[in-house]
Amino acid sequence: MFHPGFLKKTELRASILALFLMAVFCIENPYEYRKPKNVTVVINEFLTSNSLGIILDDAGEPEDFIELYNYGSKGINLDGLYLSDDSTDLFRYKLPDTTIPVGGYLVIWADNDPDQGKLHAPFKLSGSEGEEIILSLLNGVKIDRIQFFPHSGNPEARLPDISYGRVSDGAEEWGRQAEPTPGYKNKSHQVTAISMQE
Ligand SMILES: [Ca+2]
Ligand SMILES: [Ca+2]
Repeated sequence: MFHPGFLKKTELRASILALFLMAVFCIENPYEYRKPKNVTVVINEFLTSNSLGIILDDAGEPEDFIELYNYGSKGINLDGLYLSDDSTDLFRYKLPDTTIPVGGYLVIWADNDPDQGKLHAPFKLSGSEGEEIILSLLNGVKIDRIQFFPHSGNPEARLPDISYGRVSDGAEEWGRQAEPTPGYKNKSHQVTAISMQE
């Protein structure tokens, strides 16, 4: 016997299933979003507003820096990787054709002084406004991204002359660092008890 109601229900279920599958494949495109497992480099630490000059670049200038870290078990060549502070322009700075050894670092000066050498990016980090740092591949796949807030108001804000970094090298968790460590092991922030003098 013909049951138009039953057919409609079946069609409806089939349509819902088709829409669901389409949505899954559109949102989770494995080729567009999959992070390559062999690109074992992360943004590990950065400093904005280097106002006291406790860290100087190779031109003797107090500058912002971005530290990269290789957490993998093989050296990683950076050719084809880019850094940017602008999600609408991922390719502002092409990393040099150099290799970070296992457990090694590379410090990029975010000083907008590209004429000072290959390790000088053509942008600065704005601690007063807050922004983001993005590490990506030439095809636009984002390898790592850290967003930071303006100096004032927010408890997670960056402070002048205090770097922000992964609590230990390559770890997921970030925090203010006890001191800037460009090119060497991060020192996570430790709260020091203040003894009250009578
Ligand atoms: Ca400089
Ligand atoms: Ca460091």
